[in-house]
Amino acid sequence: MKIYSTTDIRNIALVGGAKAGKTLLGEAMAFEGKVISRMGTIEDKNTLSDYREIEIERQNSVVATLLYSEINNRKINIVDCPGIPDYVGEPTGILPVVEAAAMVVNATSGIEVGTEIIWRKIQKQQTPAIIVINQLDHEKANFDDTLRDLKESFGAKVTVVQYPVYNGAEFEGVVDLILQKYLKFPKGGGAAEVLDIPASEKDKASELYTALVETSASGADDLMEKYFETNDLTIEEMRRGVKLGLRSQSIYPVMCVSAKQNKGVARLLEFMGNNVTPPNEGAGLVNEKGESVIVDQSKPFSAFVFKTAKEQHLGDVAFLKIMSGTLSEGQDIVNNKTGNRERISQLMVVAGKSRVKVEKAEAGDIVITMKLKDVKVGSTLASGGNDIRYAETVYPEPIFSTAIKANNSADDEKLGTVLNEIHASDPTFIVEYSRELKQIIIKGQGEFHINTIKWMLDKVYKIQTQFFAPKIPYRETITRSAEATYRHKKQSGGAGQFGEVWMLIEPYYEGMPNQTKYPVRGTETHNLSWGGKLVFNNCIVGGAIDARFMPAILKGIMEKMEEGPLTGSYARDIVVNIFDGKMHPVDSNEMAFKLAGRNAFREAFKNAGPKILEPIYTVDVTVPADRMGDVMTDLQGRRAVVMGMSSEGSYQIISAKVPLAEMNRYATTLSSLTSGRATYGMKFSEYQQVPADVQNALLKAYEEAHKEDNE
Ligand SMILES: Nc1nc2c(ncn2[C@@H]2O[C@H](COP(=O)(O)OP(=O)(O)OP(=O)(O)O)[C@@H](O)[C@H]2O)c(=O)[nH]1
Ligand SMILES: [Mg+2]
Repeated sequence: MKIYSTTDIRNIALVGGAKAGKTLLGEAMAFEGKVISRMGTIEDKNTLSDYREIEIERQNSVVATLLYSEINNRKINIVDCPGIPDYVGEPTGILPVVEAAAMVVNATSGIEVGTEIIWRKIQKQQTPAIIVINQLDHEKANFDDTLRDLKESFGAKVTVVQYPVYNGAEFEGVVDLILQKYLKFPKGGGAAEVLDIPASEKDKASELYTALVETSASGADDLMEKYFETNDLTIEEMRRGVKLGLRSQSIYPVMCVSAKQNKGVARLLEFMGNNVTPPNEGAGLVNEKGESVIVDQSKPFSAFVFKTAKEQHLGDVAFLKIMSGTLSEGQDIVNNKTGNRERISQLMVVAGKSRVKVEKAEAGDIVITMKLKDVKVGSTLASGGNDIRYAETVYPEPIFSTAIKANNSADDEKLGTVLNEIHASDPTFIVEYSRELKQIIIKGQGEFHINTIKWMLDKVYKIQTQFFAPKIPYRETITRSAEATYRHKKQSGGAGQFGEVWMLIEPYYEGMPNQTKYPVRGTETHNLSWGGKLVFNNCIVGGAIDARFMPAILKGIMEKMEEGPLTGSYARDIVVNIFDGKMHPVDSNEMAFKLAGRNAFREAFKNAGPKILEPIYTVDVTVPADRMGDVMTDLQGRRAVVMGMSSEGSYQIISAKVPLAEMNRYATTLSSLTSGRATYGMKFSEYQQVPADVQNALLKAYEEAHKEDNE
């Protein structure tokens, strides 16, 4: 395998809506670069990219796959990303390490949900983008409609570089405005014939050429000046304008292909090789200090781990983008995240399931290595003494969660290990064990994402599992003050037990003065691990209770706070004043005071206007303007309080506070309300009292559940 220098490498992500044909296009690109001698197909389940069991069964991509091709002695690294919106974590991790995205659009269906979602990501990441209209061979393909759709949604920077020409129903060729040629595809494949633009196409070609010249002028200041003066550019100037405009995102060139018939793919590769920015001139990455770092061959070695995977026969694989210097087999490196020193055992370039060993790779290249310990997505590897650390990619917050349990409790431990393993290679999949709820909660990008995980547990790891609605972490508190006394007394046979506690409890709020009708002699403030506070005041006068029993009383109260009197949820934000009590010279001990403290607290709590609190989340929904009404109505049905609205292009962003209890399966509902065109994020905001009807329902449910327990 040849070693490519930085300037001969191009890194491109294939992104777009589901089933646009990205995987097949990647296959055709690898074929054109002679990486494979025969193209696989989706239906024959033998593509380079969709080789995982789940991808073969479902016939769609689930994981981003690295491929490569070659054109004119340049290596084109291609990352084929899945298009299903629930797998958005994959392109999210890839876009930062490529210098361009090829957004593949299906000419039979135009802009789809996935197209819009990925386009917004491309804009946010400021990745240069080429638009590739695919499936032009299809009987339902419509280039003009698709183009109009693209311009309407993504603006005037969308500019035709090629348009298709048909011979009857056959996709026969493309007029290429950069080459000023007609590329005619022979029946049955093979290199395109390069012909002059036919007379019948002259008018259309010239009209589109004028538009191309105009947009390409915005690629550089001198071109813009010349264009203003003369209203024209030379063909060389136009080409320079396209190249620079692609880089600065002032032009989104439109290219035409049929991946299936391998038409236009060789020219697309050539266009990419000529126009996509080499890594050393791209945006690079940002380091942990927020400074941008450009790919640089002359600096000591460093690389960013943008993906990890567990692969059959290879074990733990790390995907590296080499950011500086050279990486060679046998080289010693440091993982700057952990400080671990390791040796690179093997380096490989990959085209999906096919892998080739390489001795070394240069800055800008993308390679894999195996068997490194504790290397995670986001780690920086570097040569000793080079302490650079690249900032980790920010992945979208999870929006769908469920509790999961192994059907067979013997699988519990294995399930935990496997879920963590899946998280390691998919940062958008989150696993948490909630001690409070006594549930394993898994979170992801939607119900489909979570069902994919279930599929893997069933089929790959052979663990049968079930999903449950996650419990809601309610809290309990009080709304007014109340007093209670409790005497714990036991005299049966030998040593007795005696303790009596008088207490006043009050609602705690931030900044309140610490004084009550009983003078406070000693105070302790506890920040509760589940949020909120307990202030414990000793107001005992005249030694009614020995100071040595105070910790036991506090312990009893804490026990009750951990299992609140109303529904067994954690209690919070309470001031407890112990103002009197009684001791027995012989029978008083810590146990007796703990029980007295606990029971006095329970009694007082019940009389202090107890309330259940529920977690409230801030939910931001990004919704196409025409679906606002439906989404609003649905939110209102979820007890949402709308905090504000703003707009972003043709989208509205609704910001609302919504109780977590109302958000179960929201991802699924939102998707069906908007045909998948809306997205949302949610973040914990605060605890608030539940309305009276909800409180009554919760109390009733708790009673019912306990009745069953007692039966
Ligand atoms: N007619 C025609 N069909 C195509 C073309 N490209 C892809 N297809 C078909 O479209 C379907 C989807 O192709 P894929 O390559 O799996 O699409 P994808 O974009 O990778 O899909 P995801 O990975 O699910 O996002 C398959 O049935 C392909 O055979 C094309 O150029 N013409
Ligand atoms: Mg695919």
